[in-house]
Amino acid sequence: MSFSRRAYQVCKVVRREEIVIRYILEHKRGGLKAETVALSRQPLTKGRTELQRSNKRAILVTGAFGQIGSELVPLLQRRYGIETVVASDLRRTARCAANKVRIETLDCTDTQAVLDVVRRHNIGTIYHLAAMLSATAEREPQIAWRLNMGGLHNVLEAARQYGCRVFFPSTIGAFGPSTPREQTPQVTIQRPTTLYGVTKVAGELLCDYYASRYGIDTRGLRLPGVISYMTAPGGGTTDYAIEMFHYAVRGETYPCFLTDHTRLDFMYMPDVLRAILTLMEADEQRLRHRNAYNVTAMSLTPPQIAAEIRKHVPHFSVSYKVDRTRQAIANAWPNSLDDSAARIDWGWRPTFDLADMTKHMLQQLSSSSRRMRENRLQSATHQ
Ligand code: AKB
Repeated sequence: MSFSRRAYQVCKVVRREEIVIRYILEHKRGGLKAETVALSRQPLTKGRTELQRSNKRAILVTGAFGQIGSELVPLLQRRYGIETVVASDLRRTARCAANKVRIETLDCTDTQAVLDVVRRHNIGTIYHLAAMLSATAEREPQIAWRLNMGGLHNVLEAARQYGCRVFFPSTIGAFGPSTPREQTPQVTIQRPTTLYGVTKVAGELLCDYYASRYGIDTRGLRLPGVISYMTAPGGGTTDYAIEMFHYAVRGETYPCFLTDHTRLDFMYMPDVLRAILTLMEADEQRLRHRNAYNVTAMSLTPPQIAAEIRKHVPHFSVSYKVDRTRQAIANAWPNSLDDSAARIDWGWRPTFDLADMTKHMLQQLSSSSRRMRENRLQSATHQ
């Protein structure tokens, strides 16, 4: 290796370390807001410079008011400018008015509508988050196929016609019962038994096809269960973990729909957001796998989460009322992922463990329920 090339690589590693250290310091100091702001002020990477070079082009987020979109949109706005981000979803939400987002009501299964939005806003990058999650998809497999596959196909076609980059979230659901369950490798057997999983494997392959056939820059992550507090959980098999925190804050016993020995991988939302941005800004030459990289932070059972919650809410308890459909889905998923390819190729490393995440989730949920009680009291006294 030549001296200058080696020097360049060393600089990149140092810069990445700097990003991670700043991120952790901000977290310890000032909570999640500061973290995501810190994240949005990271030093420029090569990918960012490229993005800035094409800065006339906007960013489209589909499924913008879902679990990940609700937090990714503000982060992208801070990082690339409010006016750069177009948030699209089937419906608008009350939050839209307050948060000066550029909004499009968009049904991703409508081919022409997707093309129109991409053309009208001069979109250069699409974060395609609109999809049905595992449990809902199992209830409505026909609709799930139309949304998960039809939506992605429309997005990739728009990307092909208008030269956009695409982010596609895959999942641990893209694996199945014949996949090795412990430390599931990056490249392994993928024969899922759920419709959700089938659409995600097909989605990974379709993204690869558009990358190799048309040169579209598609990138993806296989996400584990994502834990967050901003939106209500809904439609997923890993939702039990989020619900547990909500019940703990309300002082109620949580009826868990998975058995106590079900082990699955999880990540806290700030790590998910950081993974998405880091991957999208990574040097394309370093990506050995495009769709999609295994990423994870912790492998947990319900009693482990409950025990951590009890350190803050001592009387919290869990009962087990197993839901057969969701248990069958969870039984077919890995216990833990091997995310070494993401660590090597683009420097992935989680920053939240179970203890950090639990403390932060409980703080955030407690203060938002306190605010809600105060608002209710205020409006009652003004009547
Ligand atoms: C779900 O439970 O469906 C999702 C996932 C793991 O993909 N959270």
